[in-house]
Amino acid sequence: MAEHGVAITREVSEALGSCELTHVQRTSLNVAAARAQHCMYEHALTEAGFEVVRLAAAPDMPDSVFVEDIALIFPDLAVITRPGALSRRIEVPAIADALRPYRPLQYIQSPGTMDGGDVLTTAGVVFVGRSTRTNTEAIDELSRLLAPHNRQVREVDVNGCLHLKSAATDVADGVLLINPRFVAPSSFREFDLIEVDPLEPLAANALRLGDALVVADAYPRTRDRLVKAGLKVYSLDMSELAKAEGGVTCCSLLIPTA
Ligand code: CIR
Repeated sequence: MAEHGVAITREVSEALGSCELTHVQRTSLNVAAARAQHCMYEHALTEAGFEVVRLAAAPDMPDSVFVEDIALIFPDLAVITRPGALSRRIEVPAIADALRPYRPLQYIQSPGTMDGGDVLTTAGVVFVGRSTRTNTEAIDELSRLLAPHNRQVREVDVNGCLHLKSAATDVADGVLLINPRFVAPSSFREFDLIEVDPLEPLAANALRLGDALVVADAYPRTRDRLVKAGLKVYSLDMSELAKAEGGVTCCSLLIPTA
């Protein structure tokens, strides 16, 4: 195991162009370019001290690269989701198999639906976005699963974007990057908040890797705000994956070394 742990990733499917889309217009998508960007993303994970374990995809899994949606990793268990999009449930078995060596598994059950992109885990609270993908039944079930592990689940409404983590991510201890038009800042009273630049509504998705952040290079104004806040920030070209409504958090499942 590398210094900081294992990062599960999954190949970009040749069918990426047929992915699910909710708030993004379908435009022509170059799978080779998406794969090249994904390789650079994996390289950033390796540089940050993670051992990358890349799973294979298949032509019937257009969204397979977005592994974050299929599981939630906690120190003492992993929760396998029941993705909100029917087309994505086929992605579940291989992710469960990949995680089984590292954590005991629990499952979100029907009628619950949940995408991992809706789950923002902070030191104190697990925030879960109620969205087109994640319903109240799944949020209640997650509360039950996490209660024995002393983790409090708090539901928040998400509007105008796909997932909670399109609207808010943690960028440092006690600090969130948010778009207040997608999620109410009052949900996060105990945090310091950095707002995205209003010209960059989709910039709130940042991946925390140790003491550094990875962001998409499409949002330079928001990046400046993060740098001014004293954070170490690396930018990646994620433009082809963004056409599939994906961001930087959704392409990995991080299993930190204990
Ligand atoms: C979907 O709609 O499910 C994919 N096209 C994009 C998923 C992105 N996942 C994420 O941000 N956690």
